[in-house]
Amino acid sequence: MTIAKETAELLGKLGVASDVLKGGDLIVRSPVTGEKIAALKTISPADAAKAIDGAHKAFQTWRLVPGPKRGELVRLLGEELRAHKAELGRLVSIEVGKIPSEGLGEVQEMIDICDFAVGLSRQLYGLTIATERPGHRMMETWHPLGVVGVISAFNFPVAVWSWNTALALVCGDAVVWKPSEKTPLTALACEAIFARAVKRFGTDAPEGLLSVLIGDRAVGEILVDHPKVPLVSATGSTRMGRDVGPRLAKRFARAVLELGGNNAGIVAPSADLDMALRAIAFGAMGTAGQRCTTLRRLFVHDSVYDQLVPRLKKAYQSVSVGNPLETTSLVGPLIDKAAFDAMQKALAEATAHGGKVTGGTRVENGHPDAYYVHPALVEMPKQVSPVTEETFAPILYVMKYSDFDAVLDEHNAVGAGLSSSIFTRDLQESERFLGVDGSDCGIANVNIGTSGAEIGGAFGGEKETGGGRESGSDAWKAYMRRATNTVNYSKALPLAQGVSFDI
Ligand code: UN1
Repeated sequence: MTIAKETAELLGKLGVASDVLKGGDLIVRSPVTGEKIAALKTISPADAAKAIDGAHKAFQTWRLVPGPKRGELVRLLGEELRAHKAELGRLVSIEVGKIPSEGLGEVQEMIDICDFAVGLSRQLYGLTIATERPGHRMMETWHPLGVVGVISAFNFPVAVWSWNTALALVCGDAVVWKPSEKTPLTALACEAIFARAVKRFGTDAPEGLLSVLIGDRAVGEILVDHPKVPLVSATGSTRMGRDVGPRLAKRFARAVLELGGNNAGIVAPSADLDMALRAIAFGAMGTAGQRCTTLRRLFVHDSVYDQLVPRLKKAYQSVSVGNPLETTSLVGPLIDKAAFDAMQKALAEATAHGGKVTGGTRVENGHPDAYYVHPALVEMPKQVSPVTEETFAPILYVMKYSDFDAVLDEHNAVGAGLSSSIFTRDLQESERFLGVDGSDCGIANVNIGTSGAEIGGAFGGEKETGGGRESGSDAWKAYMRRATNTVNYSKALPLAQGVSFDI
């Protein structure tokens, strides 16, 4: 069966009509073979604006539904995802090229955030705060915010949507989603899965609670500029964030930005090298280096460099690269030619700066439009460009260090600040790394890699990563508005700060 045919079948099982896949001008390709799998119609600017207005209407009703009841819809969404995990996971593999366990893992991440959000739907609480005025009560209340715009990237085409959507729904918001143009089919699948949950939930869910806008950058701009969208959660490149952030700021809308990462690991003298090796391999080569959290820079202490790096190189030389739908390879394709070209450019620049490259070459598989590569390990004499930039491909730059303070400085000396890790059994080093003058990233780990975070923690990073937090912990607060309420139940009117104003 061709991939196009399998895609149509999978989408059909999920409830997406096959005629949607034809006749449009947005050509969707599977990176697995490079073949065309759909030609979708894109939404017009006028229809996109209409969808946002519709979402605003839906919000006005949805916000009145009690939180725990809203949680019930997300519980049903989680059930539907459980029931369709195999199909959706496979579709992620087709559209993004992820190996099966990662395609399924992405859907599991969606199920997990639904479970989290269901619990949260009964815990959207504020504080009661001591007041200086007698006979008064001061408290804060969290109210639904409005329409949440979600702009997602190709590499986690559905999980990141679900982080935002599960929280937004229990928080009483409606969602308008602009998926990546590279991965619109998994978005249509999610839309259909969500529609099933809505149907089971019944009439208390207004129409327009979720809209999917298939289109290009211009459609994204409509979402970013629309006055009825008080929050946009955008995942993508730092370049995209530099455009989206100021546009939102201009109209005082909120931004949750999850942008580039240039994640590093440190292997200290006391590290368990077997453990480090496995973690580094998954962090750097997994998902073909196309996670925001991918390990891109590695600092190895000179006392263990010669024990670790040759083993690492061996792992790079032997890792299986190939078709994720037909083989048990650990590394699938890059998303497209542009990703391959960017990788080659970075490797050429690294070589010019004295880097010694292992791997990095193309793996031919009989499909000229599919881009498979051997992951690249590059031993660098020091941290210069291109090490300081994120290249969204499997390149791991390896550097030696000898001094712990100096390596912490090097670690933090890049624009991005998403994820980081240290491999050490030395308590002082590990605490320093996690402490105030340690890693400056939003995620800092000890003895695990940079990628593969669980949904229970807040996900996001500092500096050029954009500062947003999604997923667990108290990330939900971005999806609600906070009101401070003071109630006077006394018979007097004392003013705060001792002010008197007697008329
Ligand atoms: C992303 O790459 O945008 O921590 C998200 C991880 C995954 C999420 C990655 N749970 O690697």
